[in-house]
Amino acid sequence: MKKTDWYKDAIIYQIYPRSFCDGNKDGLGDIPGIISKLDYLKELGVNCVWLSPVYDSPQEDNGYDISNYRDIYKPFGTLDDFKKMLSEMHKRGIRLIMDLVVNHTSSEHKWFKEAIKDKNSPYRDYYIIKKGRKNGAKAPNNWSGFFGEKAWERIGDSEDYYLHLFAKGQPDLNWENPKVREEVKDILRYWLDLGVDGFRCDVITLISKDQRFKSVFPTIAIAGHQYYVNGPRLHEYLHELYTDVYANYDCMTVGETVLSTLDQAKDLVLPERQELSMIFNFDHTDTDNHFGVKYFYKKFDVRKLKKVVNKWQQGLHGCGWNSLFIENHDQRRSVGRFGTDDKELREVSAKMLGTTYFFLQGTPFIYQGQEIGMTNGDFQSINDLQDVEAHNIYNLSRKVKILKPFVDKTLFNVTRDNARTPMQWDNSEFAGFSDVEPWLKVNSNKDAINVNESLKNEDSIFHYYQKLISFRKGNEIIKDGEYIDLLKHHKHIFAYKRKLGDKEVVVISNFSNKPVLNKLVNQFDNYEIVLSNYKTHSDVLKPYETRVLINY
Ligand code: ISL
Repeated sequence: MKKTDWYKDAIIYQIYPRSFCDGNKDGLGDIPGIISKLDYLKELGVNCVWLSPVYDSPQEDNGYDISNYRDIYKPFGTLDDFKKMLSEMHKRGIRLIMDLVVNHTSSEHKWFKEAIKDKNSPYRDYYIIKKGRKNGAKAPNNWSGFFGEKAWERIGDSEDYYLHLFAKGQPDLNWENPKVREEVKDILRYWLDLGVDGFRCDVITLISKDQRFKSVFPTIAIAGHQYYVNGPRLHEYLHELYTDVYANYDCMTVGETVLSTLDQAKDLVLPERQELSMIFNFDHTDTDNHFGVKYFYKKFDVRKLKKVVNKWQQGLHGCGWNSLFIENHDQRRSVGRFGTDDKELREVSAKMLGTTYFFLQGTPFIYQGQEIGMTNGDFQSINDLQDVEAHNIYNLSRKVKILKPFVDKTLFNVTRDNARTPMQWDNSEFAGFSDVEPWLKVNSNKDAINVNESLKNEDSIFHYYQKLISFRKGNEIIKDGEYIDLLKHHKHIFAYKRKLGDKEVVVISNFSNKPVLNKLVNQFDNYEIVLSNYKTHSDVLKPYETRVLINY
């Protein structure tokens, strides 16, 4: 087996299974639904799919809480359906990467059930279980989790607590225990032997905890993270997975590097360290909030975005591989975000954003619906939301009054459910996603924004994405060229050059809803415009105009 860098030429489409396509018409997306849409993905031009979790799960966090790593959640289909999907993907030249969620399991996993039932069970040490302070009256320390809750849950009325950095139903695994690591390796081999092409590794930077389990002061959002983000044995664990498993397959891994700095991330992807193939970092999605907390909204400024992009593009160039994304299942929709407009100027906005990130160095990811410019959900009440995070934060803000104004103001705009509304295939009652009421409200703009319309209209965002993909495929300048920021300080224009030898690709994007004049535009008069979201061009950049130019 020869290991290759195929992932550097991949264009990855993320499928969130419960919202993509409902094959058996029960209101929930499923694997047969995905199979029925593979020709659509082929037409778009992507050559890899990242599938959010389809494993058996009580679905407290929509599958990011796994109760059986070797089987499929029944309402999504069977293992045979999965095998069929994989083979149909491969037939079409589309690879598949699975979501690997091994920082935690579900509390319904048999390991956890055994662990809490019996203090002497060998599974007790699969989890992080500690005696509480004051004979169990207080949690072992003051850490809090990602979903607005304390990170420890008491086990019955015993003195012991288990750690859960996410929901209560997501107990953290104890990676210090070699048996846990062997279990993870077996799971990896199981799916790789079935033919999957790699893994998107959920919150992988959290797996190693500082064993002192110290409290932190003062406690701010996600208290304690300094003791488990990029923890002491993270690199050792990842290298172990690499040598024992990944080295034997032509597979790739992309690590979700929550809260990692550039230097920390570099160590994860430096090829000679043999840890991960690429990283997924979030600095750019934090450009419109304070302290990395999305509820503390901050007005977007493209200068901040340029700074972050420049830092990661230059920082990783020649060191390790990056991923490129503007949406995923945890983020609100990109159109209407990053200073753009999701109403009258939605189409030009979506094309401009797509262009700006697509030609950076790294592997582009497209989140389902992004390619037709789907917008945030139209939620009116907390009862419209399904996400455990939204409900936890909402409940917390009813108890901690200081949070209430922030949450009330931002919840509907930032909730993860914005990205999870059913995929809009056509203008029928449930948008062609299902024939019955789906698990989450369909966006009322489905008559105007749907796949059918996009396929009919040759100027649609979908057809524009096809062009982005085909221009990128096989283009060595975009793959390997250096990144040069052309206008660091301009408050509306994001312009950069990718350069390899004397060949250049230049991208100029106007992040403003107003026309903008700048002499930079004339500097490239002798370059050819190969892609743009407007048909005519002058010295003035039109609202949200984008241009891609080449000199070869
Ligand atoms: O969604 C977030 C904030 O709203 C992030 O902080 C998110 O929790 C973080 O990026 C980790 O996400 C991943 O692991 C979670 C799961 O809920 C997410 O869907 C997943 O992408 C726990 O498994």
